[in-house]
Amino acid sequence: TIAGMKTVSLIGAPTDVGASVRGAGMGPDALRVAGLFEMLRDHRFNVIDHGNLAGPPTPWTEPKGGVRHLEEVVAWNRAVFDRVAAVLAAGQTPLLMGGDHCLAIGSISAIARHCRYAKKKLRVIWLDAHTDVNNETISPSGNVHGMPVSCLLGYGPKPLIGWSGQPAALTPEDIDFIGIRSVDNDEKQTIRRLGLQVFDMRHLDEHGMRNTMIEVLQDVDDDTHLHVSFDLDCLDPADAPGVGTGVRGGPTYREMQLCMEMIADTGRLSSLDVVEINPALDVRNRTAELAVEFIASLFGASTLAR
Ligand code: 6HN
Ligand code: MN
Ligand code: MN
Ligand code: MN
Repeated sequence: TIAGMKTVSLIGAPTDVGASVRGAGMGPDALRVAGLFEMLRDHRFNVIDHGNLAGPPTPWTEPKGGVRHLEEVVAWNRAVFDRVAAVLAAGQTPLLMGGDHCLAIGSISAIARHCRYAKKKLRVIWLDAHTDVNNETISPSGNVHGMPVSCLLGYGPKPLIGWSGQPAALTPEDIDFIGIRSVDNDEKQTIRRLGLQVFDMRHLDEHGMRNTMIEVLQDVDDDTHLHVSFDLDCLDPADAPGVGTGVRGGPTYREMQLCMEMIADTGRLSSLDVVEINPALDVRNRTAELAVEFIASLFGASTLAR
């Protein structure tokens, strides 16, 4: 290890408990095989791979009370919460390797609690084709990977809210969504009611990634803890086929690189979720390899950086 260097802690959460398509549980190993550890080390970070967390198998039962697998979702998120909290307490940068997107509940709840104690301003960038702002009363699927944002805003199933020590881990102003192109009907009302900042594909088409990111990053300052929740289905399925809920019409490879580089330029990236990679649907690990390229850019590896 290099003294004074940022330490990135890889945390594997091998589960598809929040989804209804099987396979996202193989995401952590796909990222390892794609060379995530070595890439970060080559960019001169200290890297620790904590291995995979343990949790219950996915039961594949029907939703009860509008939620599928609630008990198991709670167990996995508890494991994620505890490990992310420990990594932050050790002064390290947590990189959660999912797993499906329900795991952002545990991850971001731990980060929000840390930020309150550390007196940091938390800002979350949600890179996704979906807004994930369903809850048990409006979700068309009952899948918790479509509900993490609601849970973090304090509107989800009871056992999944309040983990940060506050009624809500986030307020609507704390989160910006980029790449959105699939929103369920009742989610639209929630977005309007809460005034969520959704930079959808139409916005990217009209304003471009550069102007969009300038807007998203305008209030990031020295006291900001910037968290990125990166759902690989944000990308176009033509580039990233290994996802369970792909939607065509995503940002191009270059647009996404610019997004990552502009986040890196703030110097405030302090934690990261990489979720929804489904190796069972992928083509020769292409999606995990793409993820590693984008993570490199997020951590500051632009073309001319030394
Ligand atoms: N994801 N809106 C759909 C649902 O079932 O709630 C899809 C959610 C996808 C969630 O990709 O993280
Ligand atoms: Mn998602
Ligand atoms: Mn998604
Ligand atoms: Mn904003």
